[in-house]
Parts: sequence; structure tokens; C-alpha cells
Amino acid sequence: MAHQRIVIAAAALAGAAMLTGCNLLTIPRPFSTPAETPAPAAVQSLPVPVPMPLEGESPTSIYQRVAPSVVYIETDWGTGSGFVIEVNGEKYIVTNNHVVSPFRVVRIALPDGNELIDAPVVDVDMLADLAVIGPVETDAPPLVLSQDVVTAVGSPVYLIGYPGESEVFPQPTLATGLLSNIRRWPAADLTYYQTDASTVGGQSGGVLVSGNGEVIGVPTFWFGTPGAFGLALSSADALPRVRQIIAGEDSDGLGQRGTILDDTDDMQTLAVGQTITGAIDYYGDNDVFLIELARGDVVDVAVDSIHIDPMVLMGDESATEADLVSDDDSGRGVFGTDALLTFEAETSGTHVIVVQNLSGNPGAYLLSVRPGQLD
Ligand SMILES: [Ca+2]
Ligand SMILES: [Ca+2]
Ligand SMILES: [Ca+2]
Repeated sequence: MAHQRIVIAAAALAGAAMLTGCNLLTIPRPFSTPAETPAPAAVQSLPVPVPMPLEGESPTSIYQRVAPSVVYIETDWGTGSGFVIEVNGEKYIVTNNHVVSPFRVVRIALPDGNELIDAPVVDVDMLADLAVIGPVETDAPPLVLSQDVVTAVGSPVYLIGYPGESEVFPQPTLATGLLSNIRRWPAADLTYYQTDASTVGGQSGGVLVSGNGEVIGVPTFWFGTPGAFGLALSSADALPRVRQIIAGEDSDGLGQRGTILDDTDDMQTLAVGQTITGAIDYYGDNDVFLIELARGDVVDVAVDSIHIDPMVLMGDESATEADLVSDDDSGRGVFGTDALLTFEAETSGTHVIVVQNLSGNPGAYLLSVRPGQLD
């Protein structure tokens, strides 16, 4: 029975996340979802859109202006946050890929007491951890993703979302802190704002707001002791990808994914000098690539990701799993978990490169093969 299989997969995923210290911001929820969807609360009068913010807008004013557009997202696997934007005259909801995947429809609860049952996911970007839902019918005013580049570490920032939430119709939470650091993921050319504003599960896909009330980022991760620091993808990097998703373009280069049958990574033939985007598509996915090498060829194989903890294994085509050489974390990277293996071919012919994930969370990675040098 299809439903039964989904429940088992969910249990495996949740177990893995707990074991490995999940650093994503979705709250796993019990898998027995209520049989009935509660009736929507009475529609309250909508907040009047407030004019553009002044420098140093008060926290109360920021909350009153921004929070009505920040929505609660629920799937059978967890809960998260999202926010309303407008593109080409239609409203959509932006959130994280990891909040909605692998589901193609989700439940949205708005702060005004309305809900959208089975809101459709337009598509996801696994590399930037973005998803777009819609188009949706809502009176919530759209937010604007700021294209300003923020550099002033120490500036006050605010997080608005639904951390630690389990209500059916919750109200958004406001948290405040400083812009603590700016982190780059060079391989994917993405910038993240780090904040010490309390960041826990369920905040994913909400908004990081500047002291001027501008939406400067989309919170995606926490790290350190639980909730210590949050990382938000910069709005300047998020907006073009959101527009691509809505236009039906393949913003992450991964095509359509989501099930074992959709995994197009396996058995691709790579060449030295090539970098490709791949994905751990589901819990337990291994990706196997092929490359032709001559005896004595030396290559550096790097797997770079902030979504998974990659491990790379390599050997000639006939090698057993035990004979493959491997690396876990030599590539360092944003979270110190990237894999980098220098490999010398002992035979001429087809070799295999296997990418595995040591964390419980699916996600995209960049795999590159470059000419290497032995020490
Ligand atoms: Ca895959
Ligand atoms: Ca695979
Ligand atoms: Ca690793």
C-alpha cells in the first residue's frame, strides 16, 4: 500500500535526522496526521499595508508590517515557514526545499486565519534549498526580496517565522539578534547571512529582516549548539532563482527529482576538468559515476555541499566495495564536511566514483574532477 511505504520512509528519515544532529530547520511532526482538517478560523480583517520602512524601524513596527505575509507550512513530515511574494501579478509563497520535499502539495496557514489546503509546489531548487508554492489566492501583502548587499556585521536583524510551532493556526514568532557574520559558499556562488537570533526547527523558509525592515534573507540552517546561530540565504541570491522556478527554468540544473526512479545522477560518465551538480535525492541514496582513466593518472575528486555530509569512494570498475578508497572531510568547506580524494589509477579503464551521504538529510552537491598531484 503506497501510504504504508511513505510512513516507513518517513520513520527512517526522522530516525536518521535525530542520530546525526539534523541542522535543518524543519520540525519533524508525528506521522499520524489528523484525519480531519480543522475548519478555518473566522477571517479577520487584514492589516492595512504600511508605507516603506524608515531607517531604524522599531521591532513592533517591523513585526506588524512583515508578519502578516509570513505563513506556516505543514506536510506529513514536518512544519516550516514561508512568505508571500508577487511575481508577474500573481502571488506565490517562497520557502525551503527541505520544508516541502518530497511533497508536491502542502498545507498553508496564514496569520489572518485563512488556510490553503493542498497548495501546489511549483518546483524546488535543491542547491539553494528553495521552493516556490502557488500561485495562491491571498490578501496577504507581498514582501519584496531586497537586492541590497548587506555587509555591516553587527547590524540588528530580525527573524520572523514559526519555530517550535504545533498549533493548527499559529501566529508568527519574532526573534532578534545581530548580523553575526557573512558566509560564502563559493562553489555554488551563494551568500549566507549568519545571525545569533534564536533559530530553531520550524523557522526554515521564513524571513531574515534588516533593521530597516527589508527582507534580506531566507533562513535555512542552524549550527553550533541547537539554535545558537542561524544561516539565511541572501535575498539577492534567492530572487533570481525564485524567478527561474516560476518561469519553469531548471535553476539548480538537476531537472525533476524526488523519487528513486527520478535519480538521473547514476552512471553518468565524467571527464577530468568537469564539475556537475548532483543530489542525494532521498535517505540512503548513493550516486555512482563513471570515468575513464589511464594507469598512472592522478585526479582530485571533490564533493562540496552545505546540505549533506558527503563521502566519496573511488576504485576501478572491478573493485569490491571494500577495495574502494575513500575520503570523508578532507575538502573542509563551509561546515568542514566536504570530501576531497586524490586518486591514482593503478589500471587503465573505467573507474567508479561513488558519492554517499553521512547525514540524514537529502540535498544537492557539486562534484568536480580535476587533474591531481600526489604528495
Ligand atoms: Ca542522486
Ligand atoms: Ca543514486
Ligand atoms: Ca564528509
